[in-house]
Amino acid sequence: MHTTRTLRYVPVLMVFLALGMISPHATAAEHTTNPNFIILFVDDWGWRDAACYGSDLYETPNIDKLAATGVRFTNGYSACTVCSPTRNALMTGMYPGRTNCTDFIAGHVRPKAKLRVPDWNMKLDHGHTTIAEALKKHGYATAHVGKWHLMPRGQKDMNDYLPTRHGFDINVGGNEWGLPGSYHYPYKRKNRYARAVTNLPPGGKPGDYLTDFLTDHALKFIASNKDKPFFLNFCYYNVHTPLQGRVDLVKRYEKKLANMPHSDRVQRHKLAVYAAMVHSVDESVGRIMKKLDELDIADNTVIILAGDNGGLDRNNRPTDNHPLRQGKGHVYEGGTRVPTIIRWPGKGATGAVSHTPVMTIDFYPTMLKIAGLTGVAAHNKNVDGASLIPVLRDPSAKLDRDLFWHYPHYHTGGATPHGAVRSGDYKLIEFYEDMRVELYNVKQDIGEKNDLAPKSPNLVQTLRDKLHAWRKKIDAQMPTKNPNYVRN
Ligand SMILES: [Ca+2]
Repeated sequence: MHTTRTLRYVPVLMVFLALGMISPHATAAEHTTNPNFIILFVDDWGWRDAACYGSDLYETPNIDKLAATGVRFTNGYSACTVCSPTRNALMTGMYPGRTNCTDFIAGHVRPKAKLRVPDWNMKLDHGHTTIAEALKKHGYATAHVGKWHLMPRGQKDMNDYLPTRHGFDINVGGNEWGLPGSYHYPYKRKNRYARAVTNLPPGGKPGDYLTDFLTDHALKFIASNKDKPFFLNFCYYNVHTPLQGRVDLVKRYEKKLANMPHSDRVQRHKLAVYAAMVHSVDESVGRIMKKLDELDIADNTVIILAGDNGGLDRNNRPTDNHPLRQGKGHVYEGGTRVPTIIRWPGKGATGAVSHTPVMTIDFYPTMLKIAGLTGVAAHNKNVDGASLIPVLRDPSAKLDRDLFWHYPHYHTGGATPHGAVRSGDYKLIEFYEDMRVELYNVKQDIGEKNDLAPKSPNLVQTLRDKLHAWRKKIDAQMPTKNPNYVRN
């Protein structure tokens, strides 16, 4: 495919070169020809849940190595505080408020709450051109491995929304569920179908761990497509509940914790089983990087590693997002700030740290731009993300835009319907039950302890206007007054 396409354009290119209309170096500097793409998407991965992000327990030598050879973002954000909307944003490059996939599928109902949640979209629509479809159109081999969680549950047509109906040639383990029945073979709860990891290839034996099995198949896909451009979308079930680690790794961390010196120092991360789950992701990342080296394709493979929402942090369990406030399901930084690392070999910066805010929606346009591909214009006009190429080249580069969130739902963790905007160093949160706001300078006050709203009426107004204008622009659905509201 690569050879055919290149040859087809050679005569045209030569005419332009002869006429002096383009420099032979101009296009080469802009993009890499047919690079492979690997997205490594970790479920519920807290902002501090890697050694290079400051964990005081979890060991992540391979993720740290990826960061040392790429750009590590300190202000990387998920498009939502929960799973499905962020995954939809990953596939479309659009805000969840635009696709109306605004809660985890299938969400939950609060019939007596103050606000009535709008009807929302419990799937990834076929009207969009997913990043897999866009790349496939240009000859890429595509695979989805792991959690999908972008399809309706229990409906007759649910299989019409599998990864294989959204641009992926193969699907390994993707289905309607947001978590596995078990991480241990055979990956389901005893005597129950619920949450079984369906769509897995045959194989496996007692003692096998899900992440290792998925990685085996990711490596197979990479190896069998080493001679043509490929896109691997590897969405780990880790480190989402149920809390189950590989036995040897759990023991390893139990021992490590037992041997830690007792001191006045606060131990933030202290759950061996969770540490083991993070460690399994790291091992998988290591195996993938090793395979790319072995096949001699690492230099032509872009890797994007990120989380889908903040770490689950309920009274510091199973992880602790300190110094961020709260965790998964909440609008505060603990719910949306996630590890984000991008390695663009030979073009992007290496071993660099960027403080520029970036979001899940940016990966779609970044990948297209890196590959020098146009994608589908009808879809692209509604893509909300920005190409991160300027930041990958110069990690201090700023992007001239604001970032937004919209969650017209209640969450089991206690969050009420809300929206938010990050503009420069500031973040304004609007709570839809009474439209009150909070304002934080998240650069100076990363823990969001000091609400600046009461003393900053002008800035509040400016940011509120921006948030409202954005909601209008994307036609975000707002919750309405609930006639069945019962005050607690
Ligand atoms: Ca998640």
